[in-house]
Amino acid sequence: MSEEQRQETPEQWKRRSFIAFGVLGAFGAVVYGLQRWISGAQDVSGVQGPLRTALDFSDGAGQLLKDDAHLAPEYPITMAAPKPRVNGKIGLAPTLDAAQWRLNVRSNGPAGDLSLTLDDLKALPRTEVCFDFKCIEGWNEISHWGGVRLSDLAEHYHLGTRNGAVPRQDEPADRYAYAALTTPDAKYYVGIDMKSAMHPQTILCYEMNRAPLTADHGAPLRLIIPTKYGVKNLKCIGTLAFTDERPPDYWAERGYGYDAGL
Ligand SMILES: Nc1nc2c(c(=O)[nH]1)N[C@H]1C(S)=C(S)[C@@H](COP(=O)(O)O)O[C@H]1N2
Ligand SMILES: [Mo]
Repeated sequence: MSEEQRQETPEQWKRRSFIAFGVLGAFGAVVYGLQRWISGAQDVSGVQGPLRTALDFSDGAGQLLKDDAHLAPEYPITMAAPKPRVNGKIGLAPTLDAAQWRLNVRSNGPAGDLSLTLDDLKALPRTEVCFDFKCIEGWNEISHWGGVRLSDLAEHYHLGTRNGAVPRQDEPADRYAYAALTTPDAKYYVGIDMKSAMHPQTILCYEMNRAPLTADHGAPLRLIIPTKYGVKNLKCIGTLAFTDERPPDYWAERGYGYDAGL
């Protein structure tokens, strides 16, 4: 083939550039349309509608794929951080007097409302868990906690069911759908699905590294829930309630997925 033969005629060139600009234009229109669509509707947390739909879809798919009964891996306590990182101080009450403090429980069942002291909680079986604590901000740390299983508390006081029966993992029908926890000032709050709340590694925690929990880490009592991200591990519990309505959740209201499961 000679050089001349390889060159395009002006007609061929015109045709080519016409197609190229057409494709570019169509592509631009699609991108513009998508951008308009995505930035259109926003949900309460300011997340754009279609992105929220995608997030909710992946949250739902995650819920279906994982079973909330799986155990989080545990580690020897020698691997636990001696001084675990402190993160998030919303609703903490550093000057709170542990002797005055009460865990206010709204059972919404025959047990009625309870006001429990730390000693009431310490009288129940003590459980320890040493696991890899994971924060959505991208850090993780092996840490060691002690307290009472939420399921042991529920069993002892007949909490978490509408009819006052002891909640059982294999019989979810009578159970309320959620546990709701808030700080004493209600500034930080989380909702936990009951299967995760009654999980054997979920504890109401009053000890870290076998010493009393410090104020930064949520004294006198915090939630430790190894099957969920740090956001759900509410520090400084003031109230605990059982309910069928999905409880408000601090970070879910700010655009994070509600489940925050691992
Ligand atoms: N009351 C309260 N609890 C909270 C938070 C908070 O801001 N306030 N932050 C959460 C987040 S995002 C994380 S990662 C963990 C951190 O727990 P730590 O400080 O014991 O490491 O606490 C959780 N519980
Ligand atoms: Mo976090």
